[in-house]
Amino acid sequence: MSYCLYGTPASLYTGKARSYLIKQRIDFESRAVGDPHFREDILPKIGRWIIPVLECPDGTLVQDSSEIIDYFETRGPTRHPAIPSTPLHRLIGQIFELFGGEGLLRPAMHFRWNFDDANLAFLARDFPAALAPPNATTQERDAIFVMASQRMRRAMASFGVSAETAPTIEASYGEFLDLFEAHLKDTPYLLGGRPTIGDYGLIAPLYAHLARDPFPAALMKDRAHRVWRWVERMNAPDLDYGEYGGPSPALFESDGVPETLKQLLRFIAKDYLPEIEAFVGFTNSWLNAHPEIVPGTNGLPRPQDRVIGQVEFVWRGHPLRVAVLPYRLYLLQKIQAVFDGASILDRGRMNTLLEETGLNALTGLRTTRHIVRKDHLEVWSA
Ligand SMILES: N[C@@H](CCC(=O)N[C@@H](CS)C(=O)NCC(=O)O)C(=O)O
Repeated sequence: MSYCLYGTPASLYTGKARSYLIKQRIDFESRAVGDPHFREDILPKIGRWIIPVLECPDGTLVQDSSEIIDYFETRGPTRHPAIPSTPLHRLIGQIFELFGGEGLLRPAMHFRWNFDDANLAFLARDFPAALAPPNATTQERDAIFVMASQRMRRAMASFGVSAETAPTIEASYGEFLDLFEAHLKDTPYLLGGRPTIGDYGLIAPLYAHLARDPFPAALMKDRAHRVWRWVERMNAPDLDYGEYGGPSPALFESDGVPETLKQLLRFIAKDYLPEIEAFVGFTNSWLNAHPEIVPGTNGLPRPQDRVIGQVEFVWRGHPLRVAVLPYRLYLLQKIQAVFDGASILDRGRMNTLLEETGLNALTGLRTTRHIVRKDHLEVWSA
């Protein structure tokens, strides 16, 4: 029996896990969430409706795109190790896992849900195709789309997408595309000749939403051909880097960080660091106000809920009110774990890079309690 990946073609985090499985040549089958086995056997064990879920041949269930990657990496060796072995690359990889999966949600949602003329006909077929049971009627399919799209439009608003912020989101995404395009001029992947954890973070929004939905797909093809090719490459079973003259799968020599990559890190500092600061500040006040939270719980009335509150911060001149998701702190902790586990010498090198790129606050932005994953949920540690 092979692995089964439960998810949908249009799902952001399924795209991250799928790309990883393809690249590692892990034998897997994509399975639909309309599958009765998913609804009846898997979901009750996962404890909430969430994708992707990997079902292993021995029956083990792994929910969460980051955990799916860890599952294979910790059992390694994998075909193309996703976690770099050198300190700066490892740190950068984790920064891009956080930024890719969480920091690009505004453009991903905006370009999917605010361009109805170009996108809606496609989405109205694509969502039910993935979500409805195969024998569903047209009416049932329509109802599923209405429900799913309303839910996603609400989620988009909770990330700070509005008529007011839309032009800035478009400008900021354009800036990101240009920087990534410039970086890909000399390298097929973020850190050199093979994909690593940062590429898997970035593919999450850049595949399903930004390269697959009609409007943003055309935008990406027009404005950033190399980025579009990188998306294609990330879903190919080989390294697919012929146009680079077939380099080796090695990462940049001597833990090197090219200037174009530093520019991308500076972009993250400007575009996303303020939000992380706001998240950590809010979470610490919230934890302080709730000393009674039992370790191993999410501190909310319902264990399946993912949002602990809302925080206001200024993003590129706009006051934004956004939902606070502890999951993002879980990915932030992964960055900090790399830093904490490094030698003094390596931490010095990391600090130099972080200072040079405006990200030096990252290692100090810590919550008073840790987020850990238990039984497929994010919960607070002691
Ligand atoms: N941290 C999770 C996030 C998964 C996630 O949010 N998946 C979305 C689909 S892309 C979902 O299941 N949303 C359920 C919903 O909001 O109804 C992961 O990386 O697997």
